[in-house]
Amino acid sequence: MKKQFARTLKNLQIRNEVLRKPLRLKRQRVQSLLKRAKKIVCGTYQDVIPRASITHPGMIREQELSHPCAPDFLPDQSQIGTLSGNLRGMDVQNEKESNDKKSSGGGVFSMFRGLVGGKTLSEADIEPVLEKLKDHLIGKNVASEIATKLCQSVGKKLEGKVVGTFEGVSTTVRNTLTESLVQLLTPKRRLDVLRDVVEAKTSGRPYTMAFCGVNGVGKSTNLAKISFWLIENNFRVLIAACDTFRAGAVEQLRTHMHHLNALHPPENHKGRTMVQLYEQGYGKDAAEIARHAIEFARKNDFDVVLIDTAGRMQDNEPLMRAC
Ligand SMILES: Nc1nc2c(ncn2[C@@H]2O[C@H](COP(=O)(O)OP(=O)(O)OP(=O)(O)O)[C@@H](O)[C@H]2O)c(=O)[nH]1
Ligand SMILES: [Mg+2]
Repeated sequence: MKKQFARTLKNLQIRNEVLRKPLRLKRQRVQSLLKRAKKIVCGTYQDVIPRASITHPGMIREQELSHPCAPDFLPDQSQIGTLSGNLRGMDVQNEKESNDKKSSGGGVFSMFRGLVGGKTLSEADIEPVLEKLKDHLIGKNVASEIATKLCQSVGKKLEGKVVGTFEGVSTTVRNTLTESLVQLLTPKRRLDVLRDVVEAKTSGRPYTMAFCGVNGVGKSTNLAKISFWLIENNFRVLIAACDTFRAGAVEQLRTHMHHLNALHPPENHKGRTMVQLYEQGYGKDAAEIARHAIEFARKNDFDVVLIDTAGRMQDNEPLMRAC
């Protein structure tokens, strides 16, 4: 009986030891975490950890409302003052070298392998190849009207051209396609946003720019980037939240506004808030909001109105017209 009791006691001691080990480990981990937390509160990590990660989310919201600059955003001073100036030129880079390298490969140009070198290209030679090119472009989501126009333009330029070798054909077609694309995408009038903004300002109206495109293509992000560039050039920007459809679209713009104001605080601009958001929530008529925003900008001395819109396909004419 005594022996049995002693054995049970020993077993119990061993089990306790095993049980105590992880407990001890857990305690050590908790202590180390507490130490780290203490350091964070004391400010040791404040420079490297964004403040949002150590602040209660509810507090951020409150502070946001009372201050135009988001407290969770630490502006990178090196970015400021680097973007003043003019738009870069629109010269098309000469990619002949890389084109020549690629011309022997597959892809869209492999369909021109069917054309025989060393002869003058006729309509009959080109037509089937252009049909294939058109199908390829449509398959890549190019609107069918654009694809047809592009192929027509390539066809016209190719007709009557004399090609030497087989490789020469694909290079010729590639160059012709590039030429046609550049022609199609080159604006009919000179594009100089800064000059246009100044012109609009002198005639007492804000310069307006709408961002349209397919969902997720980067409209709102690029709107924020262009806002930054305009502020760098000392223009006041009003962002019109006309994407009243996608959840979070307005909040996304509000965050951009906070960050932009943190980078360019009013004290650096004679007390003027450089960017503001004009919003009327969700589900409203976007065109109406844009109209009110422009009116608001005119009355409140904003130089530029940037209109964010909900994503839409470029070939959806009614939706494109709506924006
Ligand atoms: N790498 C990279 N990502 C980008 C760029 N522009 C936008 N994005 C990312 O693409 C995603 C969508 O960007 P948004 O600006 O919200 O696109 P949007 O066109 O406004 O989208 P919708 O409002 O939903 O139609 C985001 O995750 C962006 O961070 C860019 O120039 N480069
Ligand atoms: Mg957007």
